[in-house]
Amino acid sequence: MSTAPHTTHNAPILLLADPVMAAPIVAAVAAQAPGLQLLPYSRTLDDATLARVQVVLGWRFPAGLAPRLPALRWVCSMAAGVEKLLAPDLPASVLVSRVVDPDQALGMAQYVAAMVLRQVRGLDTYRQQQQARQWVRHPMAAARHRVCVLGWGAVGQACGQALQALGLPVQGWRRSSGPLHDALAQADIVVNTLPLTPATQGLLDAQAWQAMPRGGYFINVARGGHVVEPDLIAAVQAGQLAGAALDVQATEPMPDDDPLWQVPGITITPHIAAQSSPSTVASQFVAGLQALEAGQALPHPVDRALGY
Ligand code: OXD
Repeated sequence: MSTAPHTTHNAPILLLADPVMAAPIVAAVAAQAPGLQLLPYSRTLDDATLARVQVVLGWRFPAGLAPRLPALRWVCSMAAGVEKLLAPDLPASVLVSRVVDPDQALGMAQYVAAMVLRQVRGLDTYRQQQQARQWVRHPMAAARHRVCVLGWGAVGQACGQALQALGLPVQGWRRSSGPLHDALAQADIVVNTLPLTPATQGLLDAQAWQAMPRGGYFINVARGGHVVEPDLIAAVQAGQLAGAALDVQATEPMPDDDPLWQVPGITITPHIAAQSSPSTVASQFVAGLQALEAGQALPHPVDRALGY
């Protein structure tokens, strides 16, 4: 595509990049479609400019922005999880779709496998031993820990396949599979890849940790909102869980005084498990725009009632 599609009439395409960097996305779209110009959002944009926006490419809506976009037709999510774009004040007529980067699922699977192996092979212990110059072997058979992957979409399945290939028995769980606590009771390690919806918000609470066998481990690559964080901290401090690896937290970026920073056994990473590549975002966005302009179905549509 070398020119702006006709029905957008050179209307600005609003880029809501935060929390990822805008420049690589702007450059990737310009490289693939030189006629398209993305307008990175800033709080100083005036109402006349916003009133011309028909298309948003983004991660999350700043509060109160949706009603200032009366011409909006399509929201394309750069993130796999779309909950922060499904603003309550987004009109029902606006189409929502998302980018699906196969490499993102692979990146998630690599992160999850790294965290699982680090835990089950006791690598933190050997790191501490090295710091103390202790050459001590602990008996350890090959790991056969039972893993339950919550959410069995593209990301959940990629994680499950990677762990199975490493010899760990994996059970995928989705809401239609049966009671969550029955699945948790069979799991030494729980990996969360669920979409965040009203039905899954706060799903992982004190009762959930209690349902797991004592000494289990939790890995979250989905959203902090699934977890009742004070309950998780209490479960780790009580030894009900051996620990957790959290790539996502309820408040991002985490403030200095977030209690999660301080809990021995909890590993924090700053939402880096996987990110869609700018070139994939650009090519899928441009293809989506062409479909929109041609009146065709958008690739990877989001069911707004389901929230994914
Ligand atoms: C996503 C994410 O939803 O990176 O894509 O968290």
